[in-house]
Amino acid sequence: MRCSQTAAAASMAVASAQAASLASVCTVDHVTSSLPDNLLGITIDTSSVTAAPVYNATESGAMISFSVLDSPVSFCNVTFSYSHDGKDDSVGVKYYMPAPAAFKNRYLETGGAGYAINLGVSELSQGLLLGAVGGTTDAGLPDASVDEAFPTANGTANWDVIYMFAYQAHGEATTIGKALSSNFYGTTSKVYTYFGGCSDGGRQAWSQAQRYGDLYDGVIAGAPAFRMGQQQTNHLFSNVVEKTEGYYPPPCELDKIVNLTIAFCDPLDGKTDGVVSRSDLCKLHFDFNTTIGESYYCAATTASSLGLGYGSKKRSLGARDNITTTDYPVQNGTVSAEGARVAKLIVDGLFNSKGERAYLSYQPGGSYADAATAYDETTDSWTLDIASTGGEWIIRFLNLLDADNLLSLENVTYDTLVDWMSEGTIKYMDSLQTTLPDLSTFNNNGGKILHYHGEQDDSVPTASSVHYWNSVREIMYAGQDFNTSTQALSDWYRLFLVPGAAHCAVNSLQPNGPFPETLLDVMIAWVEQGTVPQTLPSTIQAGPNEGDNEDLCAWPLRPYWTSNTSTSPDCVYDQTSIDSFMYDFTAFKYPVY
Ligand SMILES: *[C@@H]1O[C@H](CO)[C@@H](O)[C@H](O)[C@H]1NC(C)=O
Ligand SMILES: *[C@@H]1O[C@H](CO)[C@@H](O)[C@H](O)[C@H]1NC(C)=O
Ligand SMILES: *[C@@H]1O[C@H](CO)[C@@H](O)[C@H](O)[C@H]1NC(C)=O
Ligand SMILES: *[C@@H]1O[C@H](CO)[C@@H](O)[C@H](O)[C@H]1NC(C)=O
Ligand SMILES: *[C@@H]1O[C@H](CO)[C@@H](O)[C@H](O)[C@H]1NC(C)=O
Ligand SMILES: *[C@@H]1O[C@H](CO)[C@@H](O)[C@H](O)[C@H]1NC(C)=O
Ligand SMILES: *[C@@H]1O[C@H](CO)[C@@H](O)[C@H](O)[C@H]1NC(C)=O
Ligand SMILES: *[C@@H]1O[C@H](CO)[C@@H](O)[C@H](O)[C@H]1NC(C)=O
Ligand SMILES: *[C@@H]1O[C@H](CO)[C@@H](O)[C@H](O)[C@H]1NC(C)=O
Ligand SMILES: *[C@@H]1O[C@H](CO)[C@@H](O)[C@H](O)[C@H]1NC(C)=O
Ligand SMILES: [Ca+2]
Repeated sequence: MRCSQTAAAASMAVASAQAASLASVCTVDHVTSSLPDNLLGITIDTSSVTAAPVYNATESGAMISFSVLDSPVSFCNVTFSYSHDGKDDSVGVKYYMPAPAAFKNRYLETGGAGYAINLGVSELSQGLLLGAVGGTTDAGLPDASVDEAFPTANGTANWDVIYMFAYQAHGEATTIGKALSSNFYGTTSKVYTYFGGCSDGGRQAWSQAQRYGDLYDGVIAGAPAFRMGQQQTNHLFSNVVEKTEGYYPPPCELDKIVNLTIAFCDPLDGKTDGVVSRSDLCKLHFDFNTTIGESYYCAATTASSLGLGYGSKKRSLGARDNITTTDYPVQNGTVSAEGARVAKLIVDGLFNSKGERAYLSYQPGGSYADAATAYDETTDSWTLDIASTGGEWIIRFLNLLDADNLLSLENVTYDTLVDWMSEGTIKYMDSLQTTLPDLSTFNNNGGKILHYHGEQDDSVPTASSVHYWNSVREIMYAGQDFNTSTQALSDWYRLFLVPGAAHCAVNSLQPNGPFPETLLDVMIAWVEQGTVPQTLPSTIQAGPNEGDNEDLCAWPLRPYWTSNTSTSPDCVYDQTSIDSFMYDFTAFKYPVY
């Protein structure tokens, strides 16, 4: 890590000087007497309160503030539970509270990923070095996961669980945690309130801006898995392409196509560094047919070694975190016309049988995680492997069966996917869809949003974020032209695409790419000092420029290097590139924000 030894030593000295005061306030009595007791519909179980000081803890995971990986942290570890009046439920919340002298009137709520409402405890530390209390919730769910609790029984939906997961649990944890912070530290000054999360945590972030606009000052939303009706069903699109084409590519063939795509598209951004910083130019100029006939070879291996975006410094949030390790045989061949066609169709996205567009897809250069096939030893051939991220959505959340994946895609066509998208959208329109584009309350309260998304995300398509940004722009600034409304929106909501990055992580196939490591610092400076992030600082992860800062361009400006000696690109306006990220979903008659 690049944090200097002296800075780390200094921060340890500060932590040790404050140890006594941390111990003196970190008691069950002080926490219990600091609990809010006036929350309508919520009763805190005071007998459940635990509080104990933790010193010099080291963290191995980071999402929005990587400096926490460099310095040990000390905090008061607080947990308790509450119930909703009139219900027999119990919701657990956790707060990491810095020593009084380290508290800077900040509160940070953090989200989960996949179907989990939190990421375990490490995210709670993200704001400690910046003087923020960290908070999160289990939403009353076993293992903090909505798919562990829904449906109640086959065929019976328990909607409370969905609403808690969708937005309510974080809203409550923040409401409680903010009041607790004021009382615990005895402050009447404003407690600046933040939310940070990526993947479903990014969706959870947006749920808070949409639903609790007066609660938060700053929301950091990474690669949000919102528009769930479309997003989760879309995980099955690659499989349906394979099934429709009758071709199940060996993983090595698709990996080779990805590598050839990266090699062709890397220089289009003006800098040959192994990083596709302009996936839009890649989309406009790469011809998949050029891969036909190129030879590929992969040694016998296990499925878990597929080129997913596993970051070295972070936990992975990849689409197939928990892929079963299966032995693969040696794969030695040449890219086929069928393989090139499958790859191209996946990148083109979903259309119904009338040719109307239903959804968008991954940018070229990203991995084809959803398209992974299985090897059938009995037939010595590659076969369908249903992406469980999509299959679970259909069987559990649409069909209301307690199961983890569809057993078959028999009779499933592109039109079936479109129907499933509609069914999911309508069923979860006011909960998981999370695309309400009217952010007036948040905006009127002065809230700021940092929205980021890896440009080579293989789990949540990058263009999904662009589509929502555009919906907010059109709804909030109806009737204004593109540039005027973009300018107005950028005063409080900025979207940054991260060159080459995978899903909430650096990309192992484009290791020299940048990743934002100071999102929380940037957000605090915007909210509390009014420092508008015209660009987003990010750190180059490997290669000759490792450790250097690269300033990321704010959408709709796009990066382009005119000099191979500059680390940061120029940020250019390119209408054709912007247009390549914009879609109308004419397959649906209702608006898809
Ligand atoms: C925390 O670390 C500092 C610096 O190494 C040390 O002085 C202090 O004793 C440690 N505190 C505890 C409680 O271990
Ligand atoms: C925080 O407290 C909870 C409840 O006592 C405990 O389970 C957890 O291990 C503690 N965390 C740390 C880091 O000490
Ligand atoms: C793709 O490139 C990576 C290096 O970035 C390499 O490890 C891998 O073997 C390549 N895959 C194929 C199929 O050639
Ligand atoms: C790619 O090749 C297929 C035939 O294999 C052809 O139908 C298609 O038009 C080609 N695409 C381009 C962009 O040349
Ligand atoms: C995920 O992998 C871990 C480690 O192998 C295992 O303990 C866990 O049961 C797996 N979870 C699922 C849902 O397969
Ligand atoms: C791959 O197959 C080709 C053609 O059969 C053969 O010439 C080559 O040696 C094989 N490569 C490896 C590494 O097995
Ligand atoms: C619920 O449905 C799933 C999927 O069909 C099945 O595996 C499971 O056994 C059913 N559970 C009960 C209790 O019937
Ligand atoms: C698929 O369609 C055929 C013909 O309509 C029907 O007989 C079969 O039961 C269907 N299979 C499933 C799993 O729905
Ligand atoms: C919008 O602004 C960009 C510069 O940011 C400029 O290049 C473009 O011409 C403007 N478009 C219109 C329609 O004024
Ligand atoms: C930068 O570009 C110049 C001129 O094209 C070339 O000679 C030089 O090798 C390049 N430097 C690097 C580091 O790529
Ligand atoms: Ca490049």
